[in-house]
Amino acid sequence: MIKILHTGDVHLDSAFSGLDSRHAEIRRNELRAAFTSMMTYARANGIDLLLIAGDLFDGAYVTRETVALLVREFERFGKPVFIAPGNHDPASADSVWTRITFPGNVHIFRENTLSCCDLPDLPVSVYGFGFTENSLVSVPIAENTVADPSRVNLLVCHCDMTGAKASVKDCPVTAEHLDAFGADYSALGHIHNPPAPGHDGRWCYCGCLEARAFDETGPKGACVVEIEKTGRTSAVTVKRVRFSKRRYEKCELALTGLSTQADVREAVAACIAQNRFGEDTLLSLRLTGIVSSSLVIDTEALENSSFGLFFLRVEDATLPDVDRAALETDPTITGELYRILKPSIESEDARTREVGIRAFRYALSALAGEKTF
Ligand SMILES: [Mn+2]
Repeated sequence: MIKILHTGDVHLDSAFSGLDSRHAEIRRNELRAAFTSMMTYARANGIDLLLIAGDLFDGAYVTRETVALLVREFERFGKPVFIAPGNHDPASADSVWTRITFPGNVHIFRENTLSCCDLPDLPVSVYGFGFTENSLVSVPIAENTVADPSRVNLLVCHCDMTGAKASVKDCPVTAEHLDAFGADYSALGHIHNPPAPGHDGRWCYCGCLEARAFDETGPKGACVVEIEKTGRTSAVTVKRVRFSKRRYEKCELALTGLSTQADVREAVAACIAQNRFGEDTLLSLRLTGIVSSSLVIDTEALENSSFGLFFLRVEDATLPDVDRAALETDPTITGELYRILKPSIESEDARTREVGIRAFRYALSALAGEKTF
């Protein structure tokens, strides 16, 4: 049996631009730590080879610390490592792939055409290709098949199988290409929220190692793949293992009927507890519902409280409890204010909407003579 660890889309040294600088710095270190814990797993669990399916780096910029970490971890692993550069870390002439000297057990597919390495000690052939610039419009496996179907044939590459028109620049591989090529397992990268493995585990996206934004929710990690080959027939099992320290989550909370900031705090705390979000969670919380017209929710205070989470972002999408139909024709200053702010309140843009509703709330409180701000 051959045991493979398949990773990709690590995006080391990512800017984590969605976070403030303090959290971003912590996350960059955690991303390196996730990589280290994956390599520790590889050594402790009898992994025969490591496949990295592109975007190991986030871009052309790489820190010395990260380079040292990779060289050290690949050396300690000691077994074959195959890397297929992706659209974020293409193997261009002056890229990290030419600047860094990797240990001898590391093979990098620097060409945008298909090539193959036969392992000396195992009946395994590894095929691959890399991006050489930030797009790859060709499909290097097209018209190709594995040379010796009796070996364990693997493919590692960065490609986009989602079939969207916009993705044509990211190596538009199809299931038909992979079937015709005939690898026992294709280790793919590029899709951070991976779909279920295709064709009985014959190909799979590993997903990212650590999420970097709220559109990459849930725990993340890598794939452990076991291949048993008898003659020309192989059985493949794919298991996803979590290596991410944190998880991004999104949640909506209806606050209908609430009238004070204290009520809101209590509801937020209850929601977080109920969902078992904790220290490992970065939460994007959207507040909805119809609340008292005098309530101006202090989202910044909620975010700063953090409720035991690693990071909390709050969006106020609640609506004040007012009769909007009546306000359309209301002759008083309240009606006039509503009509002025209506384009913002009904804007397609979430931020404009939030500002519009907030402005209307402040105005309502001021008119009611309440000191809410
Ligand atoms: Mn990519």
